[in-house]
Amino acid sequence: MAKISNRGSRASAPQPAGTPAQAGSPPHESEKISELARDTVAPGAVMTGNQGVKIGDDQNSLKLGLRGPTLMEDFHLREKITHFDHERIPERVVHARGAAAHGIFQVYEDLSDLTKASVLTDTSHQTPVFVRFSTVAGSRGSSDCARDVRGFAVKFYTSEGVWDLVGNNIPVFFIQDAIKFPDLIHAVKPEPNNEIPQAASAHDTFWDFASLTPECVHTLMWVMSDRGLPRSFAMMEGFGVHTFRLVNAAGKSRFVKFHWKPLKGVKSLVWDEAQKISGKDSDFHRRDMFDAIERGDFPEWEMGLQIVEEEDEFKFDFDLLDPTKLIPEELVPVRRVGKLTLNRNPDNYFAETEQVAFHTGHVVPGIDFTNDPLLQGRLFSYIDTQLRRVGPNFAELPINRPLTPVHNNQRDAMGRAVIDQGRVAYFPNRLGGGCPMHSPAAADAFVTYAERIDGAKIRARSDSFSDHFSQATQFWNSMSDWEQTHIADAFAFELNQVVDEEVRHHVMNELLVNIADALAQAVSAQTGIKIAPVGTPENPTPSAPSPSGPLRPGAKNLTSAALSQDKVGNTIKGRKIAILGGDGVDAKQLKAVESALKANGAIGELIAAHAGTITDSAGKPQKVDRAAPNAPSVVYDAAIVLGGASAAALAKSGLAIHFVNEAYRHGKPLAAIGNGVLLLQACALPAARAEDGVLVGDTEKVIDGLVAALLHHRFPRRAVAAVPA
Ligand code: HDE
Repeated sequence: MAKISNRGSRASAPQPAGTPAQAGSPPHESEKISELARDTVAPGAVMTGNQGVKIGDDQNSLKLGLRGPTLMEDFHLREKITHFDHERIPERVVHARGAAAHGIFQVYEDLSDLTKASVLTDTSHQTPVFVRFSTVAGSRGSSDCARDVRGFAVKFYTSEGVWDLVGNNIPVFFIQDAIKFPDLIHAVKPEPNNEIPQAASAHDTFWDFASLTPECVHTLMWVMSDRGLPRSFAMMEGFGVHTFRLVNAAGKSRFVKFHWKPLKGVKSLVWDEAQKISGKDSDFHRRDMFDAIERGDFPEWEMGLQIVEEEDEFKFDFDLLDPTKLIPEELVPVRRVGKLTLNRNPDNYFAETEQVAFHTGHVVPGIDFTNDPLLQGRLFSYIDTQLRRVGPNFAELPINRPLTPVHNNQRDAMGRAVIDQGRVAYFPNRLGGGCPMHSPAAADAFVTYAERIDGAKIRARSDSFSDHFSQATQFWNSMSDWEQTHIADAFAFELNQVVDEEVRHHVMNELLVNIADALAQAVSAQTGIKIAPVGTPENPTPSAPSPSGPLRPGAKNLTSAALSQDKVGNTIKGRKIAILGGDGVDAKQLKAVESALKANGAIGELIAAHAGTITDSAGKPQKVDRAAPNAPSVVYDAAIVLGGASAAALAKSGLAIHFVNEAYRHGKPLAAIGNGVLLLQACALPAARAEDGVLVGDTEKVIDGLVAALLHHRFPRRAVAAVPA
């Protein structure tokens, strides 16, 4: 008798040759993740129901007479509608909004001195990965560009089982103990009486909680900085946040912090731009990543490790177990040990991005935990959430399955896909030959690091967790002038949204004044909140329940240059440049600009008054990429205005003038070739200066200047006072 496949009869459909999957990744490994479940409709395929019965009419329900009532008997109608009714699974309670991609990770050097995990020792192996990026607070349909922490969750399908590194784009977290997580999330999520606001921390309940939770100030500084507004997923750092352990074959353990360093550099949006993108293109980040992968511009990061020897555990001014602290790179350098490349888009958002189930407890031999109380809580939470959200057999879904065999005595439960054979489902057994048996070689098996612990059961927090402000001050000190301005502006925006005067007052007087005087004063000036130190008659109610220790001696001077984004990049790959033109546009200029951008890996999009084509100065049709009314400046990194017969009309176009003024206010490089300068002159801009990222002149000079200006990303120190918003 033919054997019935566990996966039903849906045949595997190999990816056609030449798809992005084949560039850079070995199809046999990466493809295995989804190949068994992939259902591709072959040309000429006939529609069937879920029982394989052929369907002749899927557009009319079964009725009694042409105009009669619909019959209960219509099993096809009921199958189709009931399946539809059940199409959604509960969205993630946090990190609901996300986008993901497949890829590979390859370690540069054999790290067996540090760990026995083969993913970090076998330099010849490309480990398949699936990476999901997300915002935290918004629901699944919310905007990509909310001010928020971004999730950066990596599933490694290693040769020893699945390892999930479930991190964020910010190296620290709001709270120190998992027991506070539901409170944090209830405070930041839309307020429960009216479900407002969506995907935003700028509301009373969040700041009420924050003002009473001083341990969150360091992370608040990061979220209020431009790190809360990434330009793209490919331009974000990633962090494991907690201190983990690496354990080598000899059983030696070291502490480790995991980093992801983007090869495109760390770049951000500005707040006004992010808010506008949320309306103009709420899919901005997922579109950017999807399109980049489709055109072969694969997002890349290097994995970085900060290693701390066990004996150095107590040599820092903070506790390594405290997730509100980072280890400054100047104290412990980040060693770059391998590369992550995302090279294949998912085939199906639901089956992959939605059903992927991460868990901090998915580790492989050689990677282990510490007692960070946030991490310890997560070890419980993630398996629990997957059981609720995806079900007890979540690990059988193609996107979650390890590439290594799974043998154990777990059985049954809702949605079981495997058809387990035989009568033995227990251990120990003789009837099944003793199988599946314990791993005979301890070296193969996961063995928990035997950390010595001796203590009393106690519901309290260590004193070593009580300095909440020093690293917040360090972050402030490490920012450039314009980054500090953005942080102060962000606090001011949020606090101006807060209605309750007491909440506003406490954020200022219990948090901001303890971080930096300049920050408190800048926010006070923009919000009208008076600075009144705690304990004065104006502020007699210090009510924070968490102990907030004083700044460490010397903390006022702490800095870490690695934290600033004020750095010139070394690539403009993936940047999107608006090319403004129209009928009569100079054909040579257009060609030169397009090919220079392409040569640098950037994308030029021709924008004209309408979609379709325009006619260039040589009388040739040119395909318009976007019609001006559909092409807001906020979704571009820079703009270049071309000369030719189109220039005079552009200089009279209200849309074009708004485009240029807005891009200028957002600090973006602007360029005009030849008489394209007419448009810049029609705007309210100060005189063009290359040092402000505004380039005018002939083709060659302007293109070179534009590429160089894009390496700066923005020119935030430009004078913008007179430029209309
Ligand atoms: Fe999560 N978190 N988290 N978290 N988290 C979830 O798991 C939780 C924390 C992070 O793309 C949930 O599958 C608790 C820190 C990411 O699918 C849930 C605590 C960090 C993702 C959960 C934390 C993260 C999640 C919701 C405090 C950075 C998205 C749905 C103890 C290091 C993963 C789900 C994806 C998702 C709980 C704190 C990152 C409920 C209890 C710290 C990137 O299990």
